[in-house]
Amino acid sequence: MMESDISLHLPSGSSASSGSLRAKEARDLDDFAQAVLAGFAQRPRSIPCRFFYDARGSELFEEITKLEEYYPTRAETALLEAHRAEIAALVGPGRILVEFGSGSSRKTSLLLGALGKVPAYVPIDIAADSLKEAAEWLSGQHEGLTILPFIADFTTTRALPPVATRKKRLGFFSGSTIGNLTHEEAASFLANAARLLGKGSTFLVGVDLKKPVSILLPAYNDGCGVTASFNLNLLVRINRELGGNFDLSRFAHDAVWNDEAGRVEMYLVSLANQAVHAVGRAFDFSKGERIHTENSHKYTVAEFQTLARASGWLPVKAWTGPDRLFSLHLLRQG
Ligand code: AVI
Repeated sequence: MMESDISLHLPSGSSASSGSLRAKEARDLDDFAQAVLAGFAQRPRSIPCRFFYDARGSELFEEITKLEEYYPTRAETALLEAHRAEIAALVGPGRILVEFGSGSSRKTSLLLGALGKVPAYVPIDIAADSLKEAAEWLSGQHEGLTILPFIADFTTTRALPPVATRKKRLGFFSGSTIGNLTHEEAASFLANAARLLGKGSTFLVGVDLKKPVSILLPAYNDGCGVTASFNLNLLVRINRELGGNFDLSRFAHDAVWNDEAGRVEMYLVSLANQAVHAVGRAFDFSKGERIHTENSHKYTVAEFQTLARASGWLPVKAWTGPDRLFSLHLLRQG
């Protein structure tokens, strides 16, 4: 890999000193503890899916993307490969590429290759480590690329680093991560992205399509049990970080299709009546009780375009491929 000096940018008002990074770790731990306490106080109990991605969870997700049953990563990459030249032509030259999240280096690389010379690439992610890793890999792939990694929560951040505002921007949000948000959250994310990317911007969004349950469910309940380990890793994380004593053999992974809500839902199911300690409290779980851990919404092309229009974007074009497994949407600001 080529030597690179990629310094991380933080929202104005914050600093990247080791003291402030330690303070951030303490805030993250507190955030996790608060979320578990709040989620366990509800019925059904829940844990927000953003906590899947500790180091082990990120590794397991990487493994999921390579599974035979998990089609989204392959299908989206194939769409990008097939249509990148047309996408680049529709977007036009000279745009700063702003990526929401940094976990999709291969897809980003395909897009960067098609766009030609971009003034800068700005990946936004809350996880400094994955941001740095992805930025280093991409700088090895694209010589001379200016990378401005930005540590921020892309669902809420209000401003880009000033250098990223000098030229028009193309946003990129891949992997159907938008499906992990509720419809209200997705609408508010799209509206915030419209403000952040600014007038005249374009936005490329990857969205998983509705399809038969016989294809959907195995993608979230694979034969090798990788998704089960990914889901159960939440309990491993509670045990390690929040002083929990969950017995992993007494919980099981489950994934169901909720037709009314148009989403796959993941749960951890208690296999016995049991008492568990975590965050200094005791929690009783009854046999069969479910902890809700993730929603993965699926959209038809028309449903997603309606959501985009309601959030300040105009659909330019959508690509779905002959298998209709996944969709790529190009949007522009009205
Ligand atoms: C990251 N996200 C889009 C994945 C999905 O398909 O909803 C997370 C995932 N959960 C289970 N498998 C993959």
